Formats: sequence, C-alpha cells, structure tokens
Amino acid sequence: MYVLLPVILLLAGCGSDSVDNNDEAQDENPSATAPVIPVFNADSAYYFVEQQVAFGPRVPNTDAHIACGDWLEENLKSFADTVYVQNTRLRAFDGTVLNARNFIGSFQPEKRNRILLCAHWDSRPWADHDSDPDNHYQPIDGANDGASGVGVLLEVARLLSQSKPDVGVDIIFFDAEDYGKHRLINAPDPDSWALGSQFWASNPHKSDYFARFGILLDMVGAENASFSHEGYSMMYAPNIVRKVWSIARREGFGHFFIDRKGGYIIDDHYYVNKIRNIPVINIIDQRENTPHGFFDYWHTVDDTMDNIDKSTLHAVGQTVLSVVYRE
Ligand code: AHN
Ligand code: ZN
Repeated sequence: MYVLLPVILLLAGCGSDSVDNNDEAQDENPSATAPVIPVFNADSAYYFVEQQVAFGPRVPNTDAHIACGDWLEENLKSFADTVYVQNTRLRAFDGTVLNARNFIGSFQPEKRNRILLCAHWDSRPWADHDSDPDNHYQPIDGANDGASGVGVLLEVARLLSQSKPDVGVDIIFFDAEDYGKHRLINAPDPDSWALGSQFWASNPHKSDYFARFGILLDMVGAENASFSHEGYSMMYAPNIVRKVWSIARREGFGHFFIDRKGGYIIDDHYYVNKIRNIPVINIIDQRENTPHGFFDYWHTVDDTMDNIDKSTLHAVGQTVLSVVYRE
C-alpha cells in the first residue's frame, strides 16, 4: 500500500497543467526580480496544429481556408486583448485574385514597448516538389509549412492571456504566403511569395505601428529541425538573432538552434524588414542535405501531421516565451 501512494501522487502531478506548474515555480523562485517564464505546453500546441490541418488544405479561395480563418479569429479573440482582421484581395503571380485575411492579436495594446510574433496560416496550393509528378498540382496539408508556426503562437497566446510580460505583444497570422510561383509554371517570380505580409507592411493595422523587433516562425514542427542564422535575419537584425539563439542554447535547445550561416529566404520577415523597417528574424528549418534546402517533405503531400514532432514545437515555443518574458 505504501508503495502505491507515491505513484498516485506522481500521476496526479502529471495531470496538472502548465498553469499550476507555473504557480509552483513562482513560489519557489528565490529572486523577486527574475522573470517568471510560463511553461510551454507542446501537447496544446500540437493540438492547435492538428485542428488547423483537420480543416483540409488552407488554400486561399477554398471553404477550408474560410473555415480555418474563422476558427483562428475566434481563438485569437479568446486570448488577445484586441483582434484586428484585415480583409483584402491580393493578386497572385498567375493573375488569380485571392481573398485574404491577416489576423492581428494585440496583448496590452496600451504599451509602447512592443514585440511582434508572426507566422503564415495559409497552405500551398501545389505540391510542386513532390517526387510523384501526379501530385504536382495537388494542395498540401502544410502541417509543418504553415500550421506549426501558428500552433506554437496560439499556445504562446494562451499563455500570454494567463500572465502578462512587461512588454506588449502583437501576434500576426499572415495569409497568402505560400501562393508563390509554381516551380513548373513560367511566370515572373519576384515578390510572388508572402503577399499577406507585403500587404500588412504597406498597410499596418495601426498607421503608426512599431515594434522593437519581431520573430517569424516558419516550419518549426519537423523532427530534427535545424535553425541556422537565416541570411536576411542577419542582414537586418543580427543582434536579435544572437539574443534568441543564445537564450535557446541556455534553455537546452542548442541541438535545434545551430550557430551556422543559413541561406537567404524570401519570407514574411523580409517584407516587414524592407517595407516597415521593423527588425524581424526568421526561425526557419534549413537543411544542408536536401535539394531545396528545407525539410524532406517541403511542398510535398507528405507535409502531414505524421511528420510533426512535439519536441521541436516545444523547443521553439519555450524559446519564444523566454525571449518575451525576459524583455
Ligand atoms: C522561397 O522559396 C522564395 N521562399 C520560401 C518561403 C516559404 C515557402 N516558406 C514556406 N514556404
Ligand atoms: Zn511553403
């Protein structure tokens, strides 16, 4: 009997959620000035990823895209102090007019000192890097490419609603990032990616909007992810890259956050840097052993829940929280 009791207590301990753990951490904190950093719940983040994928591919101008957008807005409203929705039409490289929505969730909007966190929520209409040519015009689930970054940020949003950091935070879910030029269609390429962030950068939700710095999450859910120093991040915000990577290493995530030079990726952060002059870095999974430089299933029909790894979501989510709550 006396053997069973500790087991039961242990199980009860496992069942308590991150909020309870948090309170304990606060009680035990020996220093009054050290920030209390919430515990990132990777199960919760994983579930947010799963729910997005369950709508089907979030390709602009489809029912799944509308339904997932409505779901995102509802979730963001449950966590943020203020939610802005930008509803607009954007012209894709092939002439298609995309009905697009950017969602902006503001936390402590009265604060002047702000940090921007962002990810894209749409998924690519074409698996143009699939090994099977029959799939080259099939849409992708985008579990990693799209849903992972949003899932991590929804969990960050949930935790922000429970305890306030010293800084204000804006979480932006950009639309129409992944409608860039199809590999096999002959068309002009420049600026065909990241249409939602290009729109927001030219038309921010508040005309005088500024954030001290920003972090973009792109493909943060694959097994053995490798986050190297992305080129434009180093060009526009080298000190932010160094800060984030050093916090990640201190948190024990040095195997994901590698101190190595990565490639230059045209992504949402590029336009926010270039057009809005806000230093934004990209935490993006770059590989040295694949033909395109990204994870194995990039822009293939295998970018599914089967290839989402909770330990990667956890490393990125906990790192972002540590950055935010230390500011
Ligand atoms: C280019 O391939 C030019 N940019 C990649 C940005 C991207 C696509 N991120 C996810 N999907
Ligand atoms: Zn993509």
